[in-house]
Amino acid sequence: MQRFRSHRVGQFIHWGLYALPAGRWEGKDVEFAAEFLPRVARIPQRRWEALANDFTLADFDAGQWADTAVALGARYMTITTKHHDGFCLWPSAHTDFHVGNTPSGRDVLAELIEAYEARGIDVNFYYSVLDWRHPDWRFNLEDDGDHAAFARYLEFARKQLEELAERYPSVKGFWFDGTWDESVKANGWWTWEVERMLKERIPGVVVNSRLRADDFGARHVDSNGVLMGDYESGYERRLPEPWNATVATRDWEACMTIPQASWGYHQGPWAQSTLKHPWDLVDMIAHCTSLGGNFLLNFGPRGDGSMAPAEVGIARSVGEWLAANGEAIYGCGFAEGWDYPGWGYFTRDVGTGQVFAVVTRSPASGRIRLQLPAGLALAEVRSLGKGIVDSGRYSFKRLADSLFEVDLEADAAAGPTVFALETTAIDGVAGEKEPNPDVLD
Ligand code: H76
Repeated sequence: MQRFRSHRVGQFIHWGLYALPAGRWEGKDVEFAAEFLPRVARIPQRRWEALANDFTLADFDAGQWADTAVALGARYMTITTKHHDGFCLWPSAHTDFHVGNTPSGRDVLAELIEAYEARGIDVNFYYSVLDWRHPDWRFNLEDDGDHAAFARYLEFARKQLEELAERYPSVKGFWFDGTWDESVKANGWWTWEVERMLKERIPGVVVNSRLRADDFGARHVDSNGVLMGDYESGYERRLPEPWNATVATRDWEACMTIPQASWGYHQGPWAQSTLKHPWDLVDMIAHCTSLGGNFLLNFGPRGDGSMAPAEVGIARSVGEWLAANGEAIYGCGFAEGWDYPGWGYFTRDVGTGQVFAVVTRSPASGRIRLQLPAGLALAEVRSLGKGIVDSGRYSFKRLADSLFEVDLEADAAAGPTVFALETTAIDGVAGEKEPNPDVLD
C-alpha cells in the first residue's frame, strides 16, 4: 500500500470487443458508454461474439500504450482483463471467449506487463465479476436452480482469478467491478475468500474495496464501519465534493473518464465533443492528492489497438505539467493543519513534510492568500515548473501573523502554478485561532 499510495497517478485502460463498434451500431450512434453497447442496443449474443473475428490487434503495440503512460506521468496502469461482456484479454483455460481465439492469437496481458514493467510502471488487473455472457451468471437468486448456477459461476470466476495470479505473478493489484448485484451481495464469503487467495498467492497485492461484501450484504465498508479491501474505490466519475478532510482518514482512489461518460472508446460526437481539458484533469489530480487519494485516468484505445490521438494529446499535456510540478503530487498527501483554500489545494510530501500550494483556480485579482496554520509564518516561496519568471523566487507580503499574500505571475499555457512553501515558527505565538462567534462546535 505504501507503494500504491505514493503513485498518486494511474492509467486505467478499457479495451475489448466494444472498441470495434465504438458506440455505433447499424449506422446509429448509441449515446451511452461504449462498453455497454451490447446491452443498450440489445445485440444478439452471436453477433457480439462474431466481433472477435475482427479483433485482429492490427495496430496494437503494448510499447506505444506504455509510452502514453510515461507521457502522462502515470506510475501504474490498470487493464480490463475481462469486462461485463465476458471477453478475456488473456488465453483463459476456463472459457473459449478470449483473445487467444481471435485471428492473432496473442496474449494482450503478457505483452502489456512486459512493456509497462520495462518502463517501471506497475500493472494492475481490472476484473468484472458481473458477466453478461456466462450461462451461470445470475443478477438475483430466486430459487434452488439460481443458487446452484451461481455457485458454479463463483467457482468459474475464482478459477479465472487464480489463473491470472498464476500466469502473471508480477501483477500489483486487482480492481474488481460488477459486484453490486443481489447475487454477489448474498455471497460476501466469496469476496473474502478471493481477496485472501490473491494475497496468499501474491504477497502484497492490493485489492479494491469494490470487490467486497460482508455477510449482511454491506459493500465496501462492513457492517461495523470498517473498510474492506485495501482502499476505498467508490469514487467513479466523481471526486469527494465538497472537499472534506475526513476523506483523508483512509486510502482511496478515484477513477475518471476523459469524455463525459464512456470508458470504452466511443467514436461519436456524444463522447468526442466532451473531452476534458488537461488543466481540469490536473485540478482533479491535485484534489485527490490533497485528500490522500489516487487518480486513475481512463483511456479507451480504438478497435485496431491504437490509442486515440486526442487522448494521447491530453496525456502529454497533463504529463508535461506533472514533469514540472510532480514534486507536489508523487509521494504527497493531505496537509494536516492547512485549511482548504478556495483557489486550489495544499498537498504535503509524506516523506519530507514539504507543503505545496497548487493554484488551480486563479482569482481574478491575480493574488492568492495563504492562510498558514497558527504559529507558522512564511519564510520562502518557490515556484515549481514553467511559471517561474525570474530567479524562481516569488515575493510575498505578510498581512498578519500567519496570513500571507502571493502575486501570481500567471502563465496560463503552463497550467496551474505550484508553490513550495517554506515555513518558520513564530516566536511567542501560541497555536490558537481567533474565535469565530458564528461557528458552533
Ligand atoms: C458501471 C460500470 C463500469 N465501471 C467502470 C469502471 C467501467 O468499467 C464501467 O463500464
